Amino acid sequence: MVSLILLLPILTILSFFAVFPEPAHALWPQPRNLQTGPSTLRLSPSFTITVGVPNPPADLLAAAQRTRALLFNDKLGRLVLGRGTGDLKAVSSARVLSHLTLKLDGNVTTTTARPISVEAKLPFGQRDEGYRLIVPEDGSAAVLSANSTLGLFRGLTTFGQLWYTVSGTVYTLGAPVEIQDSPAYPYRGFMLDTARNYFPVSDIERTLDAMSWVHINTLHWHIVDSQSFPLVVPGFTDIAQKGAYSADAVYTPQDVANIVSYAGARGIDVLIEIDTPGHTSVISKAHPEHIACAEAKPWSTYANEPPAGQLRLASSATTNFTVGLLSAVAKLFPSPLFSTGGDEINARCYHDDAQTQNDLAGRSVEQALDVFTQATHGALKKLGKTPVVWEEMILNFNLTLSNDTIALVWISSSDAAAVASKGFRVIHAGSNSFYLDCGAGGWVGDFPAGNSWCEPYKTWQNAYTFDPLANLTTAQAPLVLGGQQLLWTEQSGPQNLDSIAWPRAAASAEVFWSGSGGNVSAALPRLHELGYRLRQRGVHAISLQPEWCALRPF
Ligand code: CP6
Repeated sequence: MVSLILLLPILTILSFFAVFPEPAHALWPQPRNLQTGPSTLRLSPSFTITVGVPNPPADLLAAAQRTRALLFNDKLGRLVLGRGTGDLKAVSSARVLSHLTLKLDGNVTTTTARPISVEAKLPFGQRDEGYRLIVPEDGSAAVLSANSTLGLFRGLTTFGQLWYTVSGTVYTLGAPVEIQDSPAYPYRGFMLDTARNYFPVSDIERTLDAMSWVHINTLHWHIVDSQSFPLVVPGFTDIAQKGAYSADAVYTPQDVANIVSYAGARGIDVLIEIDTPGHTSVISKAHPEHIACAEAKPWSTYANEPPAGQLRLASSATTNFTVGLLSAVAKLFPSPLFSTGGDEINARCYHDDAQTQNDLAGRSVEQALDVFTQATHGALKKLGKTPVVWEEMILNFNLTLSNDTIALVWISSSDAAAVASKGFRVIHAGSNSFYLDCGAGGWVGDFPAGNSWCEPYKTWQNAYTFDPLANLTTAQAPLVLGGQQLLWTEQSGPQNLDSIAWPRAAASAEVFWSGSGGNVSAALPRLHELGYRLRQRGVHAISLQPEWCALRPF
């Protein structure tokens, strides 16, 4: 008791003189468990990372090298909030850290570690993204350990955010650092639409880098849509030949392989979507026989945006064609998931299409959609894929879907409860929280006009305050796999990719890694730092504040 009474004033005095009263770290997403101490560590210019893993896979070795390079590249200096000139005085006495060791837990001495890219594609239940990171106060070797190389990769990206640079020297604040981390949700995505506007492979790769730095683990690639078909599909090359914006604006199988491999090495799975039966007008250029109402007028009667056109779902020839197309695409993508889309099906199109009326032979569109979907999903299942669909496939129709089907909920987040009550799993992709672009926000003639839909603008705060479990029972909660922000590109392109996505898309990354309930004001300084870091690393994230704010003494 006596000693406590003596200790308290001493601690108070100590903390008064502490040079860094601010939280020492600006990690994004926030680790689930983080403990820091009072010391400053300096990173040795000869700092090394040892991958202490048996037969280390090449992608892990490369990730360690990239991490090391970033530590000396970031040069955030004083731009980081709360890291004012006071920091400069303190660091001269800092101890030096010269080593980080990576270790796999458990008995792995006799096994060969799996590449990150393999572990990133395991089914959700088998994927292990957790890690532990210890950076001791005395500068003796830091240790990063995990059960998997995927977990080691997540830990490396966190380690890469612990550091900042003052006058050419790299420091971390708040050693000793102890982190025990693992995601709240297994699916944390980013959707990119490359059909409304084409994005070069290098833009996609830069986006994958940014995603990996905030632990996003899935690129949902909405690769084709009614306006263009940039994917060159073996056996179906005529579709891209006639349907891409130009011969250059395509993704060849080699481009796909490069993107899949680039993503995999960064712990990211590529979930490909071929939207069916709607959003397929462009296929009519090569295969007019398979598309209904491509020429019907006015387009606005037959689709939410031009050009109208949907697969003739009641035709067995079209069903076979679609099964062939989806199977060929599925073989290009090693993901355990495959999305067949299924959003915004226009009933009037099928009603007014004479051939579809003939093909229906008295059946309802719903019955034909059921046959069509069982054919496509059945073929994908044989290729080992779990189907992903937009929510309408579950909520608007009574279809026979396998119960492992995953629904993308976009119309209203409250639809998650309806999907879950039918026993299906949910990925949040809500238009009210997570849309980065204005989307098809008001078309006049053939041109996007007013933006009324995206007023108010979907701020990062809007995404950040999303509650994934709202309206769900405790029993339904495990059906929520996670969520994502989405970049539809009716009103965006490669010119503004970075600025429309970053740092905003990091908001959902934290919600689905750290769990919901984060405080916007507390998160803001960390998001500023992430923005500075992204820019330093070549991603043109926008400013969220005047630079003056970062220079402000605290
Ligand atoms: N394209 C596709 C779109 C949209 C959807 N699917 C969309 C709808 C409404 C808004 C934004 C985008 N452009 N294929 C809906 C999932 Cl506001």
